[in-house]
Amino acid sequence: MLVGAAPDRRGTGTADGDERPMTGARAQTRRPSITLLAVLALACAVLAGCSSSGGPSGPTAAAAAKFVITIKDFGYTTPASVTPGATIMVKNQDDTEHTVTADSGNAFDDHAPTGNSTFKAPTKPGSYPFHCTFHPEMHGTLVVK
Ligand SMILES: [Cu+2]
Repeated sequence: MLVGAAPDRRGTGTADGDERPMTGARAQTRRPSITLLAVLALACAVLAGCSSSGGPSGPTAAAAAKFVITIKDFGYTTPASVTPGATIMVKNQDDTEHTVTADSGNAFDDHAPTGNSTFKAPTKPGSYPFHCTFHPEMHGTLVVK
């Protein structure tokens, strides 16, 4: 790339007459420094990427997963209570998809495929029975207070 670019810039400089030496000198001094900067920037980006991905992801994930409902073997494990409006992570450890659906009203209805999903707890304190729409025998209660 650099070898190919050099003749082009020199050719343009020749057409400018007086500015030819200046343009050629600038181009030659800039090219290596730009390459160095690019390498340094890449190195910094890689280092920053490594450190930042390790840093914030811990606290952020912990905050998002403050309350967890675990689904395993067609059963719910629910926290004793959650705070109003809290983000609740649903960890579905079955190979089947489930839901966390409020029995009455539309307080919440989390579609929970295998893996993690989240939903917002109701903002109104209370006891919210819920079920799985795919497996009516699955029941749980979400206590908001
Ligand atoms: Cu289910």
